Amino acid sequence: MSVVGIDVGYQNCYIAVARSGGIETIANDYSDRCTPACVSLASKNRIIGNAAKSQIITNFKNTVHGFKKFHGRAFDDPFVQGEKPKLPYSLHKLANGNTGIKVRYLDEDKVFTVEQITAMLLTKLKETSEGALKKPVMDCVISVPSFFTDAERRSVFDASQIAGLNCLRLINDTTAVALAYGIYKQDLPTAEEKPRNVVFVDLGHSSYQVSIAAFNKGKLKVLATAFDPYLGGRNFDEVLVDYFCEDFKGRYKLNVKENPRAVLRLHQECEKLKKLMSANSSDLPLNIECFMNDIDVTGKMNRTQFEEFCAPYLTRVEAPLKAVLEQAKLSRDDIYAVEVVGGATRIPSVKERIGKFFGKDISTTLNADEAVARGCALQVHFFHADTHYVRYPLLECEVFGKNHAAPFSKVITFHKKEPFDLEAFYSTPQELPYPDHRIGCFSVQNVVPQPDGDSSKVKVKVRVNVHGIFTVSGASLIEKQKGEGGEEVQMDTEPLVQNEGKAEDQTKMQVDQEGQSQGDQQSEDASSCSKEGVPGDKQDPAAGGSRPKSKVKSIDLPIITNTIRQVNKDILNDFVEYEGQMIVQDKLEKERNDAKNAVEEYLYDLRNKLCGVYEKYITEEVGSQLTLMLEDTENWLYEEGEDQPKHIYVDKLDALKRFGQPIEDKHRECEDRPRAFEELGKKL
Ligand code: ATP
Ligand code: K
Ligand code: MG
Repeated sequence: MSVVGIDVGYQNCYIAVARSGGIETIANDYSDRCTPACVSLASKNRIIGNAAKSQIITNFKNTVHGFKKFHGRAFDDPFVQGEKPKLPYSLHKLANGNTGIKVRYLDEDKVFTVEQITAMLLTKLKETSEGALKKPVMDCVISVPSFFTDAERRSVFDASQIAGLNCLRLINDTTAVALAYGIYKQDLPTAEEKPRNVVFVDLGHSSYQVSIAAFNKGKLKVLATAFDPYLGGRNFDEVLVDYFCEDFKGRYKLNVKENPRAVLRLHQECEKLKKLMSANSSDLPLNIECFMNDIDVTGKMNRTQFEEFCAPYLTRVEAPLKAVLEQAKLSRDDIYAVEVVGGATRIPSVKERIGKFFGKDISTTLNADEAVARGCALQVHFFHADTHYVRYPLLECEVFGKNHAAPFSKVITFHKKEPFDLEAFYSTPQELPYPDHRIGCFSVQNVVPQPDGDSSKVKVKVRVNVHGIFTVSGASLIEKQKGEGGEEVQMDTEPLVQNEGKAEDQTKMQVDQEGQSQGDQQSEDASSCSKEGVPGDKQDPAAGGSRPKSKVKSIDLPIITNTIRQVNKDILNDFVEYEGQMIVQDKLEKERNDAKNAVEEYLYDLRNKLCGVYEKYITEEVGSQLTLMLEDTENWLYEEGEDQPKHIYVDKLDALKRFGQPIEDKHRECEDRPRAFEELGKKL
């Protein structure tokens, strides 16, 4: 089974797969390697990707785009509230407080979760992959912005499950880009030499991510990541939209903002204009016919003006560049190259600022649009170790330091007499691009005191998994046992920490971060983390491992996980089922349409042939009868036949064929006869 790499962009999605020795990006049914992150709900089906993009204006209330940043966010989240008035579709507060999207689907009002919407998109990307690879696709690697928090990652992961995908790993956009760079570089320094430090800059439609990675032959180490989660190409579009709204208000007395359809059209034209300005510094026109109230509008702008208007955004390009150097403790001179990806790095003044900051020309070695997807596909095939970056220290007692590599496990020991809750949160909320610094609550169940009334020793294994998601992956109670002479025996347990994430295969490149070796990082020295001031057990016997095992009993404890903003398993299962139903519905609708098209096609084909090749096989009378019948069918197709169940079209086609087929047979016979004679002649 093939594993595909998926870049789910805010605006543009790409899929890549490792095939015949290289990485290929997959084109969709529009022969387009880019699939717009756009989902349109309709009365009979869903329309997803390229076809949905053309519904943005015609069916604006039910065409959903720009939803990536609603993952894991509450409806009351300031970001969501800020977006709400700008959206052509409605948002809705879900029972659990999450952000829902309200649309008409199958002629009913429906609220979908953002996980469901992304799942629809993933379903489309899955189908595209399956079409290209001609086999089922389940396994995938999906990229997420490096700044995505736990809740956002879990939400994307849930979406992949709804779409029936098996997400092997969520990887950071920045890591994917570094992988895509490293794999084809033949001239990297050897392991003994000084590594090559490369800066990667990705300015997409909604966000800005920067990283520095150090490369040696066969080795890649991400040194630092920085970002501005709210800076992207869409900000520049908005500047243009605002400008022209004012302009049109003055010159045409139009209140554009009151008309969502006009705003959407203006948005599309402004994005086009923005792209044109990247290639052209002279005055460029913006023309929209029948824009509002039957008025045609025109406007113009040039690059200098554009840069002036966008100055507040352009200024923000620098901060993450500075931050990433500081974090990596490198100076500009230590940087070998600055590689840019992401559509919005095509804006000349963005490139200029990046180049100026580093004091060197920027490079464009990578495919700016496809690098992330390619890196995802590479992650699958060549790198079993991980390069995740967990940016935020986690848990109340800082179990994981800032910028830790993942996956990573630790065991914390508690002394408890009863079940207890572990609250996990980020300890540096001010650095978090997310309003809630909680991760979740993990209840350790079934804890009881020792028979002598003492507290029990409870070992809790916490883990940041391969997706960069925090979990409490296990807990066990160590039962005290009396040894000979009534002395307490050293307790020994099955090692709680195992090499789960260890690289399975010889990897082509080793990947690590912050000087950590690749694979699952583990440590047991967080044991001082006991709650309520119970002293920790620094000499944890589990770390020793060679003591007698017989006298110790370790009992697994159930854990109830309650992570913020995550839907529960039952609801998720309902979503999986519902997605399946919608897929079936789309398929039936497609078959129905195909059946209708088949009638239309046959009809036109037969009509053409009746006054062409078939003419000599039918009498004039039959001919005019048939022509009449075809005309009737054609009229029917545009009237009551416009919208019928599939079987009606199938019957209609059969009826046409009853007349058409005999003529076609006759035609074929006559065509074949001379040939048969010829062959017979040869034989005789
Ligand atoms: P994100 O990374 O935020 O999730 P994305 O991956 O969908 O978003 P990209 O596809 O990297 O984003 O970039 C899309 C952005 O790049 C859009 O704002 C688009 O207008 C912009 N863009 C593309 N080409 C050009 C160009 N030639 N000049 C200016 N901007 C461009
Ligand atoms: K993209
Ligand atoms: Mg992107």
